[in-house]
Amino acid sequence: MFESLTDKLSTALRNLRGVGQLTEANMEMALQDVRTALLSADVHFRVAREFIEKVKAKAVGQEVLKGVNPGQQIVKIINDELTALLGEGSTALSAARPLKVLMVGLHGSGKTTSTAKLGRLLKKKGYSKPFAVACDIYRPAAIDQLEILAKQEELGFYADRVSRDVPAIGAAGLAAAKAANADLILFDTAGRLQIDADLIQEVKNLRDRVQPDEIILVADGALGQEAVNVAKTFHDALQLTGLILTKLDGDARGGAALSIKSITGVPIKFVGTGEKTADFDVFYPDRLASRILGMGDVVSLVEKAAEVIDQKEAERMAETKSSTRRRPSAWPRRCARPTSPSRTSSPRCSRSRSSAPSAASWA
Ligand SMILES: Nc1nc2c(ncn2[C@@H]2O[C@H](COP(=O)(O)OP(=O)(O)OP(=O)(O)O)[C@@H](O)[C@H]2O)c(=O)[nH]1
Ligand SMILES: [Mg+2]
Repeated sequence: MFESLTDKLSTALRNLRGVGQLTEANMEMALQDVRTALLSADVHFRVAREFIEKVKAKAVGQEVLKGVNPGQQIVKIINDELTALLGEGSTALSAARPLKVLMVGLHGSGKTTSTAKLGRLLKKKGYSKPFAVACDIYRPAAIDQLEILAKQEELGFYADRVSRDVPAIGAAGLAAAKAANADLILFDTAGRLQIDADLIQEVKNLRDRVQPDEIILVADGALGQEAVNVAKTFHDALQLTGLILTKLDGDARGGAALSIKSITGVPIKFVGTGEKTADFDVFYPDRLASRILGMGDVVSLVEKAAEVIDQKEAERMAETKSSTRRRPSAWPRRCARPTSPSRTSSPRCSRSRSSAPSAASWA
């Protein structure tokens, strides 16, 4: 996925990368193409518009770094804004133990598969006893599917093939998991073809009974903006704590990944990238941004240039400080040298501290 977006973005930015001077005209043209690329990847129009505005605002007034050209610097700005759009930080799960996770979503979005995948991944990350509870009573095959996957990944498992009372099944599953000393309890729920009041009510009743620490929507990334609408509705009803975006290995154009955090405010925490239980990972916005843009070389060039500047600045500051200390004559005339080297001790000075010049200005 994302190939088409990557192609379009690199075409839009190719010309800009080489320019020695950014003019309003050439930037305008390139950003117009970036906007078109985003829209054709099914990114929400509002998200695309705000994205371009942010890039423009950052580009204007930014000093051009030595060793890179302005076009390359724009690529870096776009990379950073893409990362921010995909969602920075906040992918951590609640620290509660046992950690109770309610998996919700539409039919076929990947809830059951992702339940097993999440159990497997978190086991590798240190949870010792993940446990899966089957709360989809509508398809007997759904219970079997989860049982097989749980066995395969060596997760604890609870199901009740007789009861029709979903909250009661959840509560019994919770008790069974606690009795087994589980430190991670995953509740797999039923999906519907579309969101309806019954589905939401059932999940709400289950939520009230098991009191999950995380409510995670499993959304099909291939649905594009439709996935964003689904997420918004689920979030309004259930106050989601995170998202799992599945099927990113398919022909998804990227619209869901790029719009969902910005529109719903809910962070993507994990991504599904294939049918196998190993095809699953923690979501890293910066990695995906760099993959979408496909210009890691330019981004790291600009980062290095910025580092050199930072380094030089730090050296200059250090030099300034030490020379200030060495040269008593650098102290302002009306100030007697402070008795203590600490700058916080008040020098015997007629000036107030707030108006005292900085070390740099004394040099
Ligand atoms: N390619 C790909 N397929 C996936 C991914 N995640 C899930 N699937 C497939 O999507 C199909 C549906 O997955 P399930 O886990 O059964 O979906 P569900 O949400 O539990 O579906 P219901 O229980 O019917 O609501 C299965 O064939 C999975 O193998 C993914 O990340 N990539
Ligand atoms: Mg299922």
